[in-house]
Amino acid sequence: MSNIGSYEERVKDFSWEISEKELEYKKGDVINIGEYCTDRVCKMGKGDKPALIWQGHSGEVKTYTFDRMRVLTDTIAQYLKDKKINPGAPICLFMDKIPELYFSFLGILKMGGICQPLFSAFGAESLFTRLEDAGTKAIFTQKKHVGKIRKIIADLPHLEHIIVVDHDGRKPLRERECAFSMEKAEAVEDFEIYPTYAETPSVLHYTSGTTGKPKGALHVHYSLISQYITAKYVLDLTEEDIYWCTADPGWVTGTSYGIIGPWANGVTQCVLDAGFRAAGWYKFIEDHGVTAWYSAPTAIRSLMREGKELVQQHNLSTLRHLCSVGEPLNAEAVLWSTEAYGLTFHDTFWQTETGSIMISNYPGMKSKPGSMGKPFPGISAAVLDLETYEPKQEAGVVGLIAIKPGWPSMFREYWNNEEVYNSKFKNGWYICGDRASIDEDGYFWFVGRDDDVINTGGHLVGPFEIESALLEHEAVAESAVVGKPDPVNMEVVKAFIALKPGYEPSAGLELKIMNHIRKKLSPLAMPQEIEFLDKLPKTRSGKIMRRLLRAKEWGEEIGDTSTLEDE
Ligand code: 6R9
Repeated sequence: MSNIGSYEERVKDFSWEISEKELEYKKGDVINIGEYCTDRVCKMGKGDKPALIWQGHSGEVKTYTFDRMRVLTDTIAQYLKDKKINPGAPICLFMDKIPELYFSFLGILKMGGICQPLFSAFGAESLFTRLEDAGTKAIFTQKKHVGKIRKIIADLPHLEHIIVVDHDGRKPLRERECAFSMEKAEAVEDFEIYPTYAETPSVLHYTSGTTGKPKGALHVHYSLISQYITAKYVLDLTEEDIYWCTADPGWVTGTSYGIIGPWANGVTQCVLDAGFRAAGWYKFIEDHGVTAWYSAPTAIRSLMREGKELVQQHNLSTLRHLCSVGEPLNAEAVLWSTEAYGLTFHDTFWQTETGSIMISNYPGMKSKPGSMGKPFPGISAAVLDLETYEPKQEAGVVGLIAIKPGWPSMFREYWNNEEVYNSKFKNGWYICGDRASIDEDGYFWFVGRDDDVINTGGHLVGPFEIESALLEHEAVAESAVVGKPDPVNMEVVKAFIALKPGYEPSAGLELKIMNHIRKKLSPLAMPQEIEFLDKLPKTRSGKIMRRLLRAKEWGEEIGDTSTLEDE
């Protein structure tokens, strides 16, 4: 018997009014990601199989079976329901990679909430922007991060519940805060899962753009179909695998392939809640017998730096399939991994908006080092002419990467931002915002982004957010932020700043400004370098010429500067 019963039966004891919008979702069958990843797997007889092998930064290990995960996610779902948090409410996850993060994700989906995962490294301002935009109703957090929420809570009237998962009773809780321990709470065995439909919203992932606030890409429960199938056929996950996705669930890779894809397939996965250390990573693979590994080029480049000798000091013989995502995977990294591990990293290309892998080197096809591979079967991808948005027919010509809408995990909207959502579709195609070419065999070759968004270590950082935060510093008159080449992170943030009268450039001031950004936004957004200029280059209409500053950093042709102010 499924835990999802008839719609009418299930909704009767929720306190909310059924909105017209919800009736729109009520098409087709009930499908719930939380149920699919837990109860369904148990019903298939895999309740005793480990679902999560978790390791903390001090080396402690906890293992949870699928059945234990089913109970814990039910317990969390019941807790939210008892708090009278309605289905359809955005609920944020603001935690390190602790087991509570993974189980709250599924618990929220089981009670019909919309899950909004955010990096716990975010500072108060980055957090505020995203909670305010989403109108978030509740937030799961740890006591170490509660201070950041306290700073902004006065301006977030809709944030009703701050759920602290590790409160030890030592310091008093404040208004709207509550303590909840999933392990100590009375276990709930048979939560009646909310009957979400294919089109019911599930996950809200914030992603950065060139201008304006970060945009919330909204996904639906139907995304499961794409995530399930690509986890199976691109990541090549099977019954026997021990899988490790190194991504944090604040990033879409950490949810689509760090939660949904593997668990929907009933696969055991490992999580390491510790910072990057090459030796620590190898030991983790060795200790847990990792077989399938999904990581990012920045990590691979960091591992390359540590050399092959370190690899030889560990027994990595369990590894059998490696994939990469987030940035271009250089041919050099592919060749190095072949020599170091005897295995090739398979590149995969996709986005927060696409929800699942679109273009990749999947098993069974010949991979070409340096290429992103081919569209996943069922996905129709092309490169379009920059002006006409017509697919390029000739091989080797650069155009915009575009995908024909209609795959299950496509985002359904940018939260409260229909205009920007609509602007992403041209001539019947979804435009990714990247450029590539296609060779005569149909392989895609990545060229670069089509906008000013900075990709630092696989994380997209919008220049606008950093520039705005820089302007809040007392010494800053004007600022422009661009990506600068970096051997490990591909790009890092570089800021150009014109100071206010009375301030002089100095190393001390540079450091103060860097720290201002690190605290306000996040370590990723912190400029690694600041260059002080008397004034910033601008167009005649007063727009800062980021393109020009960027070109200088990359040693590229500056191009057309006819609109420059001083010309
Ligand atoms: C999953 C994810 C999406 C942007 C994307 C592109 C870059 C991702 C890539 C890649 C070259 C790859 N990107 N995979 N660039 N080769 N294999 O990364 O989502 O954070 O939304 O970033 O990342 O620029 O448009 P998201």
